Amino acid sequence: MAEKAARIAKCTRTTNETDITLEFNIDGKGQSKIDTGIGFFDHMLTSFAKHGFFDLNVTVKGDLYVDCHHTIEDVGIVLGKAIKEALGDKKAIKRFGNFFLPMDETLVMCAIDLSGRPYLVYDLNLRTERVGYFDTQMVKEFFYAVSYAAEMNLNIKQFSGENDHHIIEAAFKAFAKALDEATTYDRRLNGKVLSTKGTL
Ligand SMILES: [Mn+2]
Repeated sequence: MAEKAARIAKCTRTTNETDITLEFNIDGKGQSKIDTGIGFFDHMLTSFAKHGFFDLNVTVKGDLYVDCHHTIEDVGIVLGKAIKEALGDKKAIKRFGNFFLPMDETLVMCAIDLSGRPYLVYDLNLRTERVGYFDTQMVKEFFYAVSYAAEMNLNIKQFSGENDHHIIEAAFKAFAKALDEATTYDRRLNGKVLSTKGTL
């Protein structure tokens, strides 16, 4: 097996708008310590770690006096980078993952291909402007940033749902479960990359 010894990454990013430190472990236990300054966003990232069995520590000093935009988008960029770095050469992993996540009246599907090519297909129908201090427009911005920085094909589609808290939370959990599957090792690959090109 060509399994990577430790699939972890620590990324920092500092701009005039945000100062972010993020630690990510693909093979974690679902433990997290999140402090973005945005309560609902902390709730989403905590759920992502828990349901994907990732370990995730995130500390952000963002320009929340402006609004939540830079903080959420930049965490997406850094999380995407950390996923890419932790995955390394992607040898022996399933590469594809998908999950249908129900939450009460809501059903959201997430499908992932860790293809090396960024692409987001986003189809959530959110009705309110914000949940807590989290602007709902930022859900798409976050997942776009993750897909681009991680170089993954990320497809998120809502099949039902009325409550925006449920819909967003279902999307984050579906993303976690799909990524957990895509990053799992498949012994039949015998240490090789799952691609006819031989590389991802
Ligand atoms: Mn909730």
